[in-house]
Amino acid sequence: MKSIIAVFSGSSFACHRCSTSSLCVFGSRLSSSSLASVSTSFHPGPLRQRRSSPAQRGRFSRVISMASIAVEPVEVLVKAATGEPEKLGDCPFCHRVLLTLEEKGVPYDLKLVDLANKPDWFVEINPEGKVPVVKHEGKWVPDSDVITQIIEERYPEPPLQTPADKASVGSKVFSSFVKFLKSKDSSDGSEEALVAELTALNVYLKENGPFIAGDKITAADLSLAPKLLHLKVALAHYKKWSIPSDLTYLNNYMEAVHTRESFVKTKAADEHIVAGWQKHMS
Ligand SMILES: N[C@@H](CCC(=O)N[C@@H](CS)C(=O)NCC(=O)O)C(=O)O
Repeated sequence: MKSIIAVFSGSSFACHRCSTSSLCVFGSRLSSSSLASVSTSFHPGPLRQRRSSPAQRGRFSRVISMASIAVEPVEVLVKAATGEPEKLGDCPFCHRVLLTLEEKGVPYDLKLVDLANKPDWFVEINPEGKVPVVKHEGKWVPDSDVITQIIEERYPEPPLQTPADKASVGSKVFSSFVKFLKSKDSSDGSEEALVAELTALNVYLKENGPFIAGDKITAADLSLAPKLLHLKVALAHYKKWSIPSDLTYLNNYMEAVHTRESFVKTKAADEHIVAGWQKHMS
């Protein structure tokens, strides 16, 4: 039982959209913290309340009382969807943080920030104006590298640290993708450069996979997987381009990570990924 249940009381809630679990971020109860008045709800519709049996309720309340003592929800500021600020947006760095929290079963309160219309309270919290930001020991901390490191230290189980010699695998894929996406010159080599990066990743996964560090998912996968989703969705839409099908290990890797429960719960909708890249396309 993941500890997000700690923020519920007595009954569990399920999202009408995915219907899968009380753990779904779409069904997560919204924050009652001091920022609730300035945060926007990304919940797409009414919550359904799921009734539990007395035995289940007993079990839940034991879990709740233990977990709520042990784990306070982490406050996380993430990007709201472009043009739909009440929905979860398309930031791969925010996605990485949410994935890390989900994989570790850490409860969190999500607040959506409309980056097209940044509220004053947000700019005060982070003058750089970027998300993700989390509250840690009373202070707001930006940057997904720093945040995921803090989460790892504070919630060590399950360990997600990637061995140092594998931590940078796939790290050039995102910049190669962005270059190709923005390219208006089909002979500038940006497509070939991206294919070279993806091919190297495919070979690496063949020899070392199924995940970057081997058998278990680690932080490097949680960083790379949201970027690969952006690559797939944005290039399909704007360039009618897809990852070569003969990159079998890479395609299998993407399928495995992108269908993982934690990933499905925390990903932005394809249309919001497309909308998010629109401003970079002119
Ligand atoms: N290095 C940062 C990058 C964060 C970042 O660039 N976030 C984007 C959203 S994906 C942002 O907040 N941009 C500010 C804006 O669009 O005004 C991290 O890893 O957290």
